[in-house]
Amino acid sequence: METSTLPLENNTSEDFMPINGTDYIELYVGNSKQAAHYYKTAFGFQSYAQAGLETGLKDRESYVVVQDKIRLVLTSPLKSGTEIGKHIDKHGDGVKVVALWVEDATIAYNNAMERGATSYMEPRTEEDKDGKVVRSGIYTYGETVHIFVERKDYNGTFLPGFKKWETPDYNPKPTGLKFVDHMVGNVGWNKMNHWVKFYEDVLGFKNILSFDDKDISTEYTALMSKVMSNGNGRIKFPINEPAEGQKKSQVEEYLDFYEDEGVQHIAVATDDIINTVRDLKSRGVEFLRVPATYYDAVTDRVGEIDEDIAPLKELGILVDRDDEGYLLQIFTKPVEPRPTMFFEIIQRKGAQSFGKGNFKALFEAIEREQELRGTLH
Ligand code: TYF
Ligand code: FE
Repeated sequence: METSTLPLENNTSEDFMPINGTDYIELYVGNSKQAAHYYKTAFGFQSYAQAGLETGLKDRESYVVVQDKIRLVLTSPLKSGTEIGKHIDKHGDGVKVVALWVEDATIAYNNAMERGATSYMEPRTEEDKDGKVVRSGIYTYGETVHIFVERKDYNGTFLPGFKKWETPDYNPKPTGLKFVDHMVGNVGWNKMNHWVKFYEDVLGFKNILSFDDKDISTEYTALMSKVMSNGNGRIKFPINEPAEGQKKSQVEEYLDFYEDEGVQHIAVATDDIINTVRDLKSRGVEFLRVPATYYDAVTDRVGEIDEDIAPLKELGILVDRDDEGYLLQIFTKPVEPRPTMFFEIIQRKGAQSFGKGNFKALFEAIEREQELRGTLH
């Protein structure tokens, strides 16, 4: 049963871990140069910053692309035997770092460590002519890490050590993606509550919504999910664990192919989902589809909405309503060969929930993909 435990804006107690927002997301990928091209061409990100051989690095090369408030860092190794290379060998391309923008990265780190975090990186100050940045880091599920970024004394491009990446000859237009709405982690069997407690204890997050296997199950597969939010609601991390069903849960499939716990989807917000999705499709982004019959009952289920149903149906955009309003959402297919990470495009019109009314149709669409890959046993 869905349980809503707290209102989103819950500021009754002092927030010991104030977070301004998502700072950047770093993916370890096989070919960062081509991945950057893909995120520009297909998703409409813009060239922003670069670090590698030309900036004095010997072991890795990173490209940073940006779209409104979303920064993606694509990093590949320049030689064998690196931590980055091992990460890619084990997991395929995937998210290594979910960086959180804080006022003080030393205090954030000390608070997290006192509360039981595992250290990834002690606070370190990086400087160049444009100022200084302090970063520190802790582990979360799997090999994924959170890096705290303090950038109040910095005016440069991205981070010290990066130079501007300019591509005057090739700058595809943005597609209307604005900010990271939420990022979902898939964790192991019976590990959801462990990671819920981690976010509560270490980062002071609250569990704002819970879904059990009754909410999130089809005839075949199931999962459970709890949504964790920081104090100001800008960071939302749903955490999924697989549940026993007749066939293999999509979370279990992820764990098998990622060979670990990790980030399952990055939900990015737009304020014009019809135009954003039309644009993304024309650039080659592939989306999951629900059956056309989904749209027969949609108005009965969600009531009147501002959008016409026809373009939603044409594009496969899903709609759901809660007490506060409605939301529109759609999910890409995985963006790498392994069926692991994918993107969600979401437009909120008041609703602060996650599309529970779409779970069944969505999970059946995912199962059809699993069936095609032969992984739905
Ligand atoms: O973030 C969410 O909770 C929604 C629904 O494997 C969802 O986007 C949940 C689990 C999943 C795919 C989507
Ligand atoms: Fe989501």
